[in-house]
Amino acid sequence: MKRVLSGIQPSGPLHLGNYAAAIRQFIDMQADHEMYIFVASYHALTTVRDPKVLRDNVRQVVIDCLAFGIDPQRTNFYLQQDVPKVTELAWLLGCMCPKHLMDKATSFKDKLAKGLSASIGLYTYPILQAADILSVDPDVVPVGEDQRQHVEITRDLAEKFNAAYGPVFKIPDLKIREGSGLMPGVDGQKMSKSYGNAISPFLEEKALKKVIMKITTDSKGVDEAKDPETCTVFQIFRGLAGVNDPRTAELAERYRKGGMGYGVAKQALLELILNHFGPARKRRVELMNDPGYVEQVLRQGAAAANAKASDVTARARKAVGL
Ligand code: AQP
Repeated sequence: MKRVLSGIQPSGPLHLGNYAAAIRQFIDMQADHEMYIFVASYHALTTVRDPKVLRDNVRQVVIDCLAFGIDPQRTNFYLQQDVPKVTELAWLLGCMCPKHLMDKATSFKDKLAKGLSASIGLYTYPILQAADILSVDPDVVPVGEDQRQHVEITRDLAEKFNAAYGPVFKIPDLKIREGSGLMPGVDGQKMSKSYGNAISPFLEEKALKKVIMKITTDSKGVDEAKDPETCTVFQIFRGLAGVNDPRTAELAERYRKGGMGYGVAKQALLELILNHFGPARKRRVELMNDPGYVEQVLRQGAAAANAKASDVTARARKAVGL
């Protein structure tokens, strides 16, 4: 059985982009893969400075993931902070990492452009991410398009390490869900937890409607024909429903024909979200009321991840001469 690893940052409530590109892949893969999914709490320190906010975000992301359908019977689900060996592994990998590999990371540049502070943690975050990945010897790393470069950096670093010290790390494959590009947020930029443009499917219905109605569109009138490909509402709808879903084709047709205002398309998106996430929204309320269960899930996941990380780190330490 192939082993899978991926992570999610607790930098804010999970959104439709996280779900459509990443979490849905994890749920599909649970049936026939050995799964390791973690909440990247060390990574979130690069953007979250308030301890209470960090704790709340971690708790919320854990509950959201379980509500979406990450099944602890099939997935080792854990917090990064409960597997401290990854920080040791990050140091060993960092000592092999040429500076130019970090200089070319586009996510760092994007975050600076958005006004985040250029901390060393943010700059070297792909090294810690490489350690997270390599710590469980996975075969496959499923991620969204924006994480492609980071997984490539992981492969690169592991290859450099192996070339210097022998075959310590397994080189994992990258997996991007077919047809899932980057999902735009309400302002048309990449939907992101920390950019204030995200749509969380767990918002109260009224608040959800308010966010959806804020999605930016052009000013075409009801009767005019519209291009779905350039419309953020349509792109979000397609990202969630799926490229080959008949509802996507039907909505595209209504755009092209004219006679449908953007308000109607937004209402269709609201209904799609409420339908798709109905069971998850119910499950989330149950999970919020069962902290004991959530803690036990995380403990069990961390035990499995620690066992793997200890083996891999011992291999790496021995190889470098420690
Ligand atoms: N807009 C998006 N479209 C498609 N996939 C996305 N992902 C994130 N945003 C989009 C994918 O979701 C997974 C979890 O992401 P992450 O939490 O590890 O970090 P991220 O990519 O940095 O996500 P955000 O929401 O943009 O968070 P912040 O604001 O903290 O940077 C990943 O597989 C990612 O590809």
